[in-house]
This record gives sequence, structure tokens and C-alpha cells, in this order.
Amino acid sequence: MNTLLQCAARTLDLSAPVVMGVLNVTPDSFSDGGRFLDTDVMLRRVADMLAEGASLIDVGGESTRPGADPVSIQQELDRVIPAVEAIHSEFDTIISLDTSTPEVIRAGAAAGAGFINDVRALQREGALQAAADTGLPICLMHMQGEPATMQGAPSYDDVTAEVQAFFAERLIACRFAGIEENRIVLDPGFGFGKTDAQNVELLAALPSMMALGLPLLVGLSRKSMIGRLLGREVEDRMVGSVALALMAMERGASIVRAHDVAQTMDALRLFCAVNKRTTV
Ligand code: 9MG
Repeated sequence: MNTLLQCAARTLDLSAPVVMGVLNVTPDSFSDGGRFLDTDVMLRRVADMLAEGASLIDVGGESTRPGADPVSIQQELDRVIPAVEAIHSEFDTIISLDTSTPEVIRAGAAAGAGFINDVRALQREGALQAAADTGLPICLMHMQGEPATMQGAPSYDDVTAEVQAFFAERLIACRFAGIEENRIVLDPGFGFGKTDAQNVELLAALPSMMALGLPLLVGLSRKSMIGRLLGREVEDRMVGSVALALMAMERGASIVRAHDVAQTMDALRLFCAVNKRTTV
């Protein structure tokens, strides 16, 4: 597996577990919506996550919580690009663009982003070419449906096999667009058009996803599956999130997307100590 991702001017080393800190610049994200619309507050949050050990910051201007409505291109640009510019001018870190929109991919890369995180795996018209042109690494995530409706009635014959087949199809599409595999990270998309049972099955099957030889990213932080399995409101899901992050690392994940960076890092440092892995 390729353990070095070239993220514009910076290199992301995946030989040790990596935490991607979540920064939603949306008024309606399910767990922290509206908190980071003020630039100073937003920059303080980034500074905290970096001090706590995040290796990259995932900036998103479209809420992808179940039931969320789509945003216009202009709205997304207006939210994301000033945030990317401000982070790029203040910090020496890797900025991830949480977007599916070709215009945001291009403008975000020009503004200093170093990574693309697309929950729609570059399926929007023009997204493959936009991502290819940036030269940046890309996370391809699996989702059944669209955020507005995806949790209505998720349906699979075999969720693991279907996610793997999806990855194989997207890798071919990327290759045709000129995106080499050494730029690609895969994500099964926990909670994106999946029941709790399907999420659990996918987490257990994570080692089989490594067969493609590409790094895996997982996002389990504060997800509603934790709420349902433990009976916890969103503000009480930190322990559940850290536990799932650890389980994902044990099953081969390289990058964990997390809101609670300090607590997730603590767990991963212990994971490294016990498994004699390079620590973060
Ligand atoms: C943006 N976003 C929200 N949840 C996510 C997840 O599970 N994975 C990735 N890659 N992005 C996510």
C-alpha cells in the first residue's frame, strides 16, 4: 500500500494512524452546524484541532446529514473558499475539501487545499476531470442515494460485495480520467444509505476492503448509528465515536475523520503503543 500521499506542497504519511479533523462551515450540519461561520471562531477551532494532533482539516460547506437539502454551487463556494483561504494563510497544514462540486474542487485547490474528500466519489458531472486536473489525492466514498433521501430504505443483497464492486467501478473511471491509484483513498461511507446492521457488517468486513491495496478512510464520529445503538444524543457520542475509530484502525483503516480530535488521538496513540506501530 502507498503510505505517502502528496497533498500539494505537503506529504501525508499514512504509516502512522491519521486523524482528519472535521470543520463544517454550514448552518445546518447535524452535530456542529452553524458554530464555525465566524472566521475567528473557525480559525480557533482549526488551531485547537491541529494542537490536538489532527494531520488534516476537512472543510465542508454542504451538510450531508440524512435529510439535508442540497446547496447551490454559489452557496458552497461562498462558504468553503473563504474558509480555505483563511486556513491556508494562517496554518501550515493539509486542507481537505469535503465537496462533490467541480467548481469547488477547482477553486478550493487554487485557494490552497491539498486533498479532496468526495462523498459522491466524483460522480457529479465534471468532477472526475476537475479532480484529475488538481493533481491532489482523493477520497472516494460509497453512498447509496443522496443525503436528502438515503436513509429512507437502504437496500442491498450483500452490502460488502456491493461497496467493493462500487470501488472497483470508480477506480476504472478514475483511471480513464487520468487519476492514478496512488492518489486514491477509499471509504465505505458509514451511515450513507446504510442501516445500522449494514454499517456494523461493513465495519467487521473492513479488512476485506484492504484487498484493493489502497488506504481506507472511515467516518464514524457522532453518527446517528451510535445514537441508536447506545441511546445517546449527538452531544454524548464521543466515547462511542472513539471506540468505533479504534475498531476501524484495528481493522486496517489509515485515516479517521473525527470531531473529537484529542480523545481520538489518545486512543490511537495507545493503539500504536500496543501494536508497536509508529506513533503519531
Ligand atoms: C463529509 N463526511 C461526512 N461523513 C463522512 C464520512 O463518513 N466519510 C467521508 N469521507 N466524508 C464524510
